[in-house]
Amino acid sequence: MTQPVTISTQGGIATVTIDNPPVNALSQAVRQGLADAVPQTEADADVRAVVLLCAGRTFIAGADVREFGQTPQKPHLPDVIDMIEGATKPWIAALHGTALGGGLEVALGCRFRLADPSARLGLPEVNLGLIPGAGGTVRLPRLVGASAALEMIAGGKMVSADKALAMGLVDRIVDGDLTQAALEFAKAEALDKVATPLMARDVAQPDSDKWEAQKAAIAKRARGQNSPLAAITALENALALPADQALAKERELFFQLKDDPQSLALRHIFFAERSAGKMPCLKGVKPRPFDEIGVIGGGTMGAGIVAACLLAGLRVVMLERDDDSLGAGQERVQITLAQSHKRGLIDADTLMRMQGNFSGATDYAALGNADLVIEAVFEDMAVKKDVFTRLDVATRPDAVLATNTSYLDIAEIAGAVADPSRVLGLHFFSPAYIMKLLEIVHPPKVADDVLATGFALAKRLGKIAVPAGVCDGFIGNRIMSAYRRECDYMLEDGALPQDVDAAMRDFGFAMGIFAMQDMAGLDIAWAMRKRQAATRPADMRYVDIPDQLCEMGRFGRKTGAGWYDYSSDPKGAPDPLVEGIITKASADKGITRQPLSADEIMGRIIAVMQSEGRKILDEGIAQSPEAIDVVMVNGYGFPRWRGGPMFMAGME
Ligand code: T1G
Ligand code: NAD
Repeated sequence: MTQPVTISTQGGIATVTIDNPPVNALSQAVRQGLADAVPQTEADADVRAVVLLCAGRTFIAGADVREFGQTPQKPHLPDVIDMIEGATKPWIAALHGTALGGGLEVALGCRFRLADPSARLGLPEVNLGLIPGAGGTVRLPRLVGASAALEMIAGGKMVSADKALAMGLVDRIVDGDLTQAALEFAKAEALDKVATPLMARDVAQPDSDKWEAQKAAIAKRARGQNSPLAAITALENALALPADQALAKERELFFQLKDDPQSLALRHIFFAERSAGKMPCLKGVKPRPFDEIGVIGGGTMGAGIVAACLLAGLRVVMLERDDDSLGAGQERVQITLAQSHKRGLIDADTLMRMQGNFSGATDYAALGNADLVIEAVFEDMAVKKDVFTRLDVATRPDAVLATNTSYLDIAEIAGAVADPSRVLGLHFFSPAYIMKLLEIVHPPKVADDVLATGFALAKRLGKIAVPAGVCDGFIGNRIMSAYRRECDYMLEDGALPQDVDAAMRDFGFAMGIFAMQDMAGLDIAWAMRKRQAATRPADMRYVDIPDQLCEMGRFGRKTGAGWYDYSSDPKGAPDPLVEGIITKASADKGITRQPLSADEIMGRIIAVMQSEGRKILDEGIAQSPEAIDVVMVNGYGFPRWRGGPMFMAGME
């Protein structure tokens, strides 16, 4: 096996190169290579300084997370970094791509850090339920100050090269060839002003009021997660203890977190998000081009999908049924693009370019050159079939046709075109330009390269793609329908909407199921229940409480009342009228209401999610338990640090 770390020397400068695809993770072999490079360069009399850089697309992106489940092997990363920092010859880190976690910690052990303009730097360990475990919580505050260090470590977000330069995290941003610039830097400057090693520096005490406020804000944001709180503890240690003692405390905390169920869950979902979208049947299958996108419908979803495609640099034609609807749809897109610009996500030139990539039409002839068309019209089979019949005629025979339907049978929609192999489902989540999840629904007759095109589009849009088979609700909506039914049962059994929502929030959901229905609109599920009425098993327990609310015109926020009353409290207040309907429903069924604890409520919800998940796996709708967890975490608010319903069932 080729060594992942090599050394070359030229003009008195040693270059240590790491080449460990795909992200130069700090595997045992990489750590060993670095540990060997220190004495080797120290012993070479010709070497005056060392440049550390990586081949491939990025500087070290962190420890090899796959090793965490195994017994830690020497050399341990903190020891390797101590060796680098203790070398008599200065090491200069040359950063490109994403220098993250242990990678940034290695760079902090170097005397200097150079970055190319597009580099991003971060200590994202909290996102894996961890904290930096190789000196990051001790060295970083000594370089950038305690407050900036705490924000970076507890927030887990990357910073740009410019931001890193401004905060003192890097010494220089270099244009052009990074390696050449690092060599010149090593020759010209590293020799005469070797910076004091970070572990030998003092750390300034932050302003106490600001520090307390920052810690309180982080604790509030943590919402039950342990790692951000551990980050605070580690930074407090870095401020209060000598560096070597703080380092020891950091290591203790790191190992505690590594075995914490929250970290096991977060590491599970990290890898699940990368494995769930891989379909063995698509290996080596070339996707069709999708430079020209058509979107039918400029409503909530259509406008969101158009915006997502434009923000990814694609050209889009929006087609609506008439000029007024088209104008409304285009306005929705312009508002979204303007918001992205206002928030600094895109600059003025990019905004103009995107607007130039966007056109509208009411005549299907405008789709004659489209490579891929996504339908997002009313959730009505007849309307959708009519649209696909027109698309069949108006588009090229090789154009991919996708529907964004939430519940309807995609195989039936595909039946409206001559060649159903070009039809698939692309189930976006609202708002489509923000939500990462995309269910890619594969009807029986879809062609492999059409399916591969769906995954390629997902990657281009920065989405997390999960394949799903055709059934009512695919993966996510089907599981949500199941646990929404269970919550309705609990209303009849003795709970109230606010009890269920409080239990779900305490479990870690951002919002309870009843508040969520009020936000999305009760009429959507009402239409689905009416559509399913004819096929509903006669012996299936049915709760008509939501139907009663809908018959009263209580669709939720959009009508000022639903499960909750929004007339006096915009957040929604429990409504005695709803409680009366609920208690009457229990009485009508002869049910003696019993109060339900939060644990009982969540126990029933999780059990139903897992039971429906098992059916989805048995039916082949989802290809793995990981796929179900990825959908529930990224589309339905399941708390990430619990890993997902199937992870909780021990199915991973
Ligand atoms: N360990 C192992 N594999 C990793 C990895 C890692 N740290 N990072 C990525 N991969 C794999 C990933 O599973 C995928 O594999 C491939 O690389 C491409 O990744 C000691 C303890 C770097 C921004 O948390 O954020 O350091 O599917 O699809 O979209 O204190 O990967 O191809 O087989 O995501 O271009 C801290 C995690 C670790 C960074 C690239 N570091 N990685 O994104 O590609 S803990 C992180 C990412 C640590 C120290 C602590 C992203 C990326 P496969 P990808 P990408
Ligand atoms: P919407 O009512 O907001 O928008 C539908 C749009 O389709 C309207 O602008 C309408 O003018 C247009 N339209 C109707 N018939 C048309 C035709 N024949 N040709 C061209 N345009 C036509 O609906 P929405 O919320 O955007 O939902 C659209 C689709 O996306 C539905 O199938 C829905 O189930 C699905 N979906 C919705 C959500 C959500 O949260 N809203 C999430 C995922 C999927």
